[in-house]
Amino acid sequence: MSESETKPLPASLDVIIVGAGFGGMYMLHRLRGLGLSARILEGADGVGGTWYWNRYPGARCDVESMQYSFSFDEALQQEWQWSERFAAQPEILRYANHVADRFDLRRDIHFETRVASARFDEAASRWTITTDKGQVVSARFCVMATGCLSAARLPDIPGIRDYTGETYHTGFWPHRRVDFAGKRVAVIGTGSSAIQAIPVIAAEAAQVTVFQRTPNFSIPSRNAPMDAEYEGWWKRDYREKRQQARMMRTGILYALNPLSALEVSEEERNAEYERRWTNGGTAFMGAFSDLILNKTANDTAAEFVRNKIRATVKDPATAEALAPKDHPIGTKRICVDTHYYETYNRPNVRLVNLRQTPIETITATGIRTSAESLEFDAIVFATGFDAMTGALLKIDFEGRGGRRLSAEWEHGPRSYLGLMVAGFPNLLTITGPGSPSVLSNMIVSIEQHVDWIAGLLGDMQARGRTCVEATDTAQEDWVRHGEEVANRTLYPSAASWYMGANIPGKPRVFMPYIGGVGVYREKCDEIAAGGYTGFAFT
Ligand code: FAD
Ligand code: N01
Repeated sequence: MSESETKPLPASLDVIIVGAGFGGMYMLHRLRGLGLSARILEGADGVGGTWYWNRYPGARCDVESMQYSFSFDEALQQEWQWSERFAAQPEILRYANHVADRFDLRRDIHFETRVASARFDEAASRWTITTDKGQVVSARFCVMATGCLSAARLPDIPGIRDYTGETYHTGFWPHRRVDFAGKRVAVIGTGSSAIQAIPVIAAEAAQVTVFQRTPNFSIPSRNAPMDAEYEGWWKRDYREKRQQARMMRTGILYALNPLSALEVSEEERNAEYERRWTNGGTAFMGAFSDLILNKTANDTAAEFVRNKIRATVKDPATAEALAPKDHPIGTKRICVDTHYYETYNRPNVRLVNLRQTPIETITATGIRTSAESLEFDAIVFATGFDAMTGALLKIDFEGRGGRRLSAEWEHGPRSYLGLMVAGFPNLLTITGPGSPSVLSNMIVSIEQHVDWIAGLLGDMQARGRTCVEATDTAQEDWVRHGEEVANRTLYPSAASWYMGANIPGKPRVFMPYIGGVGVYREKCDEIAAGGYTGFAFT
C-alpha cells in the first residue's frame, strides 16, 4: 500500500495545490507560513516534476546549477553543493527530494493522485476538486503547479501502435536503467531532449538512426565539474547575486552585451560569438542586444552557428541537413549539448532527413520512410510536449456561470499576468501562459509567482476577503500587451511550441510573456502595491 493510500485526504482545506515539482513544493512551504491548510495532489509517486519524469540518458539542466536552484532559504543555498556546472537529472532530483525532506513537505503531499476536474461553487466561493480515484475535496483556493512541460506527447504517426519493439518517450522515461547495448535504436525528434540523449545513446547502442524533421540550433554546454572558486564566488554574496538575476531579462545573471550586432565590425562580431561559443551555454544569445529583435542582426549569429556545424560534421550533406535555416536563432528554445554535432561523425550514427524522405508509417518492426524500410530494436520518441496549456486543459475546469477553461482558451490561452483567468475565481496558475515562465530560469519565475500568490492570499486573509478574480478588462489589456511585445520580436516568426505550432490544430498564439523577467516582476509588484489593480474581490 502506497503512502498516499494510507493518508486520508481532508474533505475541506484552504488550498489545494496541484503538482509537486519545484512550484508546488515552494507553494506548500509558503502557505504553511501563512497558517493555511494545504495539500498537494501529485500524479507521480515522488516529488521533482520535470526531474522525476525526464530520466532519459543525458538529461541535464541548461541553466547553471548555481542559478537553477531555490534562493528562498539562505541556509539551503549555502549548504547544497552542486557537483557540475550544469547539473544532470539525477542530481536535480536528489535536490528536489532534499528540499522535500528539509522542509518536511511530504506529509502534506498525496502522491499517485491526479486531479481530473475542478468546479467552482459560486455560492460558497470554493472549488470542488475531484481526483482520478474519485476522491472529492473542497478548497477555497486552487493553485495549479502543473508545469509548462509536463504533458508529454506522442506524435500521430500512422502505425505507431503496431510496433512490437521497445518504445520510450523522453518525457516519461522508465525508472530502471534502459540498456541499449548492441541494439539498433531510432530516435524521432531533434529538440533539446533528443540533442541531449543522442550522444549518450550513440555511445552505447550498436546503431542510432536519427529522424529529423526540423533542425535546431545548439550551443556546446562546456559542462565541467563544479569549480570550487566559482562556487565560492557565488556563495560569498548569494543573496545579492540572486537579486541581480531576478531583474535580468531571463532571470539568469550573465553578461548581456548592450551593443547591436550591426554596429561593430564583422571581426569584432565574430570574436564575441567565438568567445561565447567557447564559454558555452545559452549566454550565447546575450552576445548582442538585438539578436531577437532584428533579423539582419540575428542572421549573423545564425550563420556563425551554421558554420560551426559545417566545420564539425564531416559529411557535408549531413552538416547541411543539421544546419537550421527555417527560423531565426533563439526564436525556438535554443539547445545546449555535449558533443551533439560530433556524434554524427561516429560510424554508428545516421541522420534521416524527413524533409526529403518523410516517415510514411511505423511498422511492426521499424520505420518506413518514402525511401526505405528500416528495422529497430527500440524507438525513442523525443517528440516533446503539449506545452504551457496541455496539463491545465487535461483538467476539466468549470468556473463562474459554468464557464469551461477549454472553451475560454479555444483560440489560445488568455490570462491576467499568467496568474489568473477571468471567470475562474480563486484559481491561480504558477508560471501560467501570459507570464515569462519558459523564457526564463524557471526557478526564478516559480519563486516570483509563489511569493506573489502568498502575498495575495496573506493580504486577503488580513482583510477578511474570500474571493478574488481577474477582471475581463484587465485580462484583455494584458493579452493585448503580451501580443504587442511579442510582435516587436522575431519570436512569432518561428513554428515553435511557444506558438503552439508543434500540436496539430492548436491555436497559433505566442503563449509566454516576452517583456522580461525583471520588467514583469516590477509590474506584478506595482499591481500588488496598488491594492491589486485589475482584480475584483468579495
Ligand atoms: P513540473 O516540474 O512540470 O511539475 C508539475 C507536476 O505536476 C508534475 O510532477 C506532474 O506530474 C504534476 N501534475 C500535472 N498535472 C497534474 C494533475 N492533473 N494532477 C496531479 N498532478 C499533476 N527550466 C529551466 O529553467 N532550466 C532548465 O535547464 C530546464 N531544463 C528542462 C529540461 C527538461 C527535460 C524539461 C522537460 C524541462 C526543463 N525546464 C528547464 C523546465 C522545467 O519544467 C522547469 O524548470 C521546472 O522544473 C518546472 O517546475 P514546475 O513545478 O513548475 O512543474
Ligand atoms: O521537445 P521539442 P523536447 N515526426 O518540442 C519532433 C525543455 N527541455 O522534449 O520541430 C517527426 O523541442 C519535432 O520536430 P519539428 C526545453 O524548453 C530543456 O526536445 O516539429 N518529428 C522536434 O524535433 C525544450 O524546448 C532541456 O519538426 C516529430 C522534436 O520532435 C522543451 O523542454 C532538455 C514529430 C520535439 O522537440 C521541449 O524539448 C530537454 C513527428 N510526427 C527539454 N513530432 C535542457 O537542455 C514531433 N517531432 C535544459
